[in-house]
Amino acid sequence: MNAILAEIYESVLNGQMEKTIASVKTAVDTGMDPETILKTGMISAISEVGRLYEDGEYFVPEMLIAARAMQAGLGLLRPLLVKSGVKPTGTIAIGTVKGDLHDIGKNLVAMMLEGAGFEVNDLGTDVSAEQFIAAIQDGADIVGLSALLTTTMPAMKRTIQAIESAGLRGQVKIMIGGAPVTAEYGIEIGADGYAPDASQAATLALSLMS
Ligand code: B1M
Repeated sequence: MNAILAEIYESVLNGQMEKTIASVKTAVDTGMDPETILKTGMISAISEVGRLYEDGEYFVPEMLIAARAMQAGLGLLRPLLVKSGVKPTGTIAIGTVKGDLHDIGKNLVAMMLEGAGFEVNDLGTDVSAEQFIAAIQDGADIVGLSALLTTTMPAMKRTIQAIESAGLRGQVKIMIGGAPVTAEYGIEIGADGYAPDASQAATLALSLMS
């Protein structure tokens, strides 16, 4: 790993927000590919944070400040990941399901969808089935459900069931994703598609529109 990527990695790992901002800025200014900054510098660091948490070396506060540093770095990458002036491809309402507060991955997916020309209605985290239903009634072509906890995956199923009960299932495509989620789970709960990462989420959304 080169020096600046190592600096980004370390600063996310240690939850140093200002240092993350400065080092991401340096990397961007030197013309480094934003995807390399994201994957090698930041995503690998936040994954290591998860491993340290599992091993009992990090606790929730450390996870929280690492996430804050990562979000700050992502803010700088955003204009590079989101192309402007693309003709709208469709509207997507995206959110992290009820009970789940993780939003880094969902935000990344939202950015890639914007880059693919979607109008994105970001509903945030801890989103209820009723909020997703309201977004469909507002004209969303696709609903995107994100979950990072095994305990909140069932909220995906409940959301799809609620959309069906509201009589809206026929007018919307539903895609799902998040670290514990699988393609098989998507089939089981009646989603139209699953994507393992943000760039494949954009490809999936485009194919759901066609
Ligand atoms: Co939490 N957390 N966390 N956490 N956290 C995990 C998920 C965990 C795996 C850590 C661990 O034990 N190793 C574990 C879950 C275990 C499980 O369920 N099996 C866990 C836990 C246990 C918890 C708490 C319960 C801890 C506690 O309080 N005791 C608690 C729950 C709070 C709640 O939600 N109710 C909690 C809290 C938090 C923080 C708030 C401190 C913070 C989140 C801050 C934030 O998001 N603003 C946090 C963090 C940072 C993590 C880890 C370390 C990192 C998550 C992340 O941002 N990854 C995580 C460990 C890990 O993932 N290795 C962990 C980077 C991100 C780019 O990847 O989100 O997977 P990801 O998104 C990817 C893909 O999954 C996909 O594309 C994204 C980009 O490529 N994707 C989609 C995501 N959504 C998609 C939607 C799509 C398509 C693709 O279509 C719609």
